[in-house]
Amino acid sequence: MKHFLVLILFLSSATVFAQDITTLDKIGPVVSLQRTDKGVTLNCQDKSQVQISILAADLVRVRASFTKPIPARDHSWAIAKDDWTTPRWNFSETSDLITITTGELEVTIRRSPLLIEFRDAQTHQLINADERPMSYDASGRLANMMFDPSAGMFVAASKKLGFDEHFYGLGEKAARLDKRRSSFVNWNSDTPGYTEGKDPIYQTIPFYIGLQRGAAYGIFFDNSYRSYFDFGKSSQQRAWFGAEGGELNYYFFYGPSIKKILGRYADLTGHMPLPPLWGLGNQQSRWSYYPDTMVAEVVNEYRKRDLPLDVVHLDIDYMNGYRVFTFNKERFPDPKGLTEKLGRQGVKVVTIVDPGIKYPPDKNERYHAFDEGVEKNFFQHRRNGDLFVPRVWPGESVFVDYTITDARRWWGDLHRVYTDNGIAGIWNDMNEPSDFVDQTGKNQLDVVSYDEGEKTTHAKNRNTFALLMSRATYEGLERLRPDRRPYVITRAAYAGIQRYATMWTGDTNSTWEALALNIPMFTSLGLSGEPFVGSDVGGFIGRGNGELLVRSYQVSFLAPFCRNHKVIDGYDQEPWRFGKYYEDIIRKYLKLRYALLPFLYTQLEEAHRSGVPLFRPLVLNYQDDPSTYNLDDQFMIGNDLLVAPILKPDVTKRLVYLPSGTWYDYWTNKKYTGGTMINVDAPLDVVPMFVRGGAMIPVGPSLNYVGEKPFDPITFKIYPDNTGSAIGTLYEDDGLSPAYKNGAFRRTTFTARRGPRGFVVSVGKQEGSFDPGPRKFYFVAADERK
Ligand code: MIG
Repeated sequence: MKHFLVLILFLSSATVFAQDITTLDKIGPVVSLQRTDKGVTLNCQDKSQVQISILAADLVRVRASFTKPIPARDHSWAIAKDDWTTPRWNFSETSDLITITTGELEVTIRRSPLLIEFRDAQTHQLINADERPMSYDASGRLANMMFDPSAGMFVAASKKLGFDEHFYGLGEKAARLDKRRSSFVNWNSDTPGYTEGKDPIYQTIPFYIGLQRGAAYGIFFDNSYRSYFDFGKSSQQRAWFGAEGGELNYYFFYGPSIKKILGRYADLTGHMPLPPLWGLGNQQSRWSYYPDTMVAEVVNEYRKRDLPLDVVHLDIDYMNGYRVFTFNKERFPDPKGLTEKLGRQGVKVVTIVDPGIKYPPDKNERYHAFDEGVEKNFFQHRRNGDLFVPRVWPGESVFVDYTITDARRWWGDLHRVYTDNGIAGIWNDMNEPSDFVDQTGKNQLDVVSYDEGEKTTHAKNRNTFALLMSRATYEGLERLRPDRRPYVITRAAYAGIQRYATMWTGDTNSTWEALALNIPMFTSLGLSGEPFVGSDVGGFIGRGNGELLVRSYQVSFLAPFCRNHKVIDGYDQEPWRFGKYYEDIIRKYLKLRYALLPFLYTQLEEAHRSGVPLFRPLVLNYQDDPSTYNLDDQFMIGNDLLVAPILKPDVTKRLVYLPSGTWYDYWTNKKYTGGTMINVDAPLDVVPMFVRGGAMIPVGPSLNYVGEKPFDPITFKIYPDNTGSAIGTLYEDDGLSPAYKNGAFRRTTFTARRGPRGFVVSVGKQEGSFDPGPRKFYFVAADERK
């Protein structure tokens, strides 16, 4: 009996990733084609159709429909832009080949078998090539492995794997930076205490970047079904991706620079709007601070101890019996009074909002969120018409069908109770959506969503649930407070999430292994269009110690989202909990974060505008340097700051790779020539940090919270390159309103040149209509002799 059980377990875990795509049916050869405004439509022998559309010189869409024509409906929740102006392109054909060229890309389609290749239009260098024709599972060979047989066919594309090809992106994965020789599944999942290798976890971003010989391309497989990516794990011949349903629909981006790909990806799926500047401030949370007097105590402690703080979070216990859009009357009798009181101390309050609405509410109780949702028919149903009743924190609950436009609007408007009480931002948790009945989604398979009239099932809608919930929240806050930038934090996501929410990496462990994962995870998210990332500082589950907490701050003090958070039964973890020795070091890093806010905000705005994240892997800045290709225990902020944290206990020294160029130790100004590994000291109070020669870093005054006083004076630290010059940028705006979208910002460029009598600094062009008022600029040269 025992043996029998073991065998079953073994088989089922082995099937998790046993899709052998070589058994799939291949799309038929091309028999005819139509030219369209944007490209070509290919008609295949097996009645399949393939549409190749040119959106930009470096962006081509491939859309295939197997054994039937391309469907008329063409919709994706991820896409932000579909009005591309087709660039000039050329078409040519021979009996074997069809060729489409833009100024940057050459797409060659072999007719039989149907194989697509992408080349650099200038050099004709091969960038990416089909390893086999696009495939589908007509006979249901993979059906027994499919999650939901009603989802449709398994579809897949397979690319030749380069001998030295590296893979990046794929959003939030508990994995290393370079995804080569690994495989992944996307199926948004509540995975508390995940460790490296756990897959899937919370988010689905089916976008990756391939890099070979310094040239990068990107592929966005816009398919929200359970999807698979295999970068040379099951076979060293191929990198393939596929999904358990939906269309084989992907976008091909050509760089060759990774930065350019990220810009295009942001154009396609949306640029991150700027969050309020206080969103970059330090944040404190735990599950849960209550009653209100404890919240006030935490804030008082921060102020008393001279630790900067901008935000405190209220976790699920602020509610009345976990009913979203309510406050517990005993614990929080006067939420408005609380937010006003904390507001006078410069601290904002963010509340958690989960998707589960309590069902049924208690007898004779009127619970408006439930009553209205039922009346308007906004809740999810099973195919047989029954309300879908998952179990989450309130017990039996219902979920909103966020694919309904009016339901999103209604959900957004429900947030009035928060904005009226002075709540500054919303934290969306549990939106995989998590269901205590069954975390795999099996209990939800027959849940039907409206989906613009198409009435699709969970197999398609699970991975986009959080995207639409965050969208409803964001748009609600926009309507409720039109003069304020919304601030929304999400756990789960699909591609496009950056338009609505910032993220954190969920329920991590308070371990050194989990801390080490911060860097590959933050940087991979940045390479997947999500620049605003962070992780529970100190780790969420389990008991850490002062050393781990300090080292954790030495990573997160430069992460966009910097929040200490702890599980309900975890040992207290606020900065002072392990004694003065550790607290003093944490204070130093929090103060440094606030001093660097002018720099961080400038970098954040660049991420908004260009799609290039601020928290970067070195490969993003040095893609021609193979030494960076799998370097994921150091990171950069923008182009200029390089940080190499200590990620192990009892370690006070480490090797640091400095790419070629001039570098300065941030603490001592000691000068290094890069292109090599150096060995540096890192006692507990020091995180090795280097500034790129050629940079000017704007540093502001010491602050207890954002807005306490203006960024005045701003001191530019000049780090000359080997020609004696440096360039710096400063971005300023009101930090709060959406006016920056209409040009109300000021971007100033500064240059410095070493002259015979010191540095000559010039203020370059100023962009934007915002008037920051008078402020002093100081310029200080890094003195390499010190
Ligand atoms: O089932 O709201 O990731 O940050 O403290 C756990 C309670 C639900 C999970 C979140 C965590 C939060 C916790 N939540």
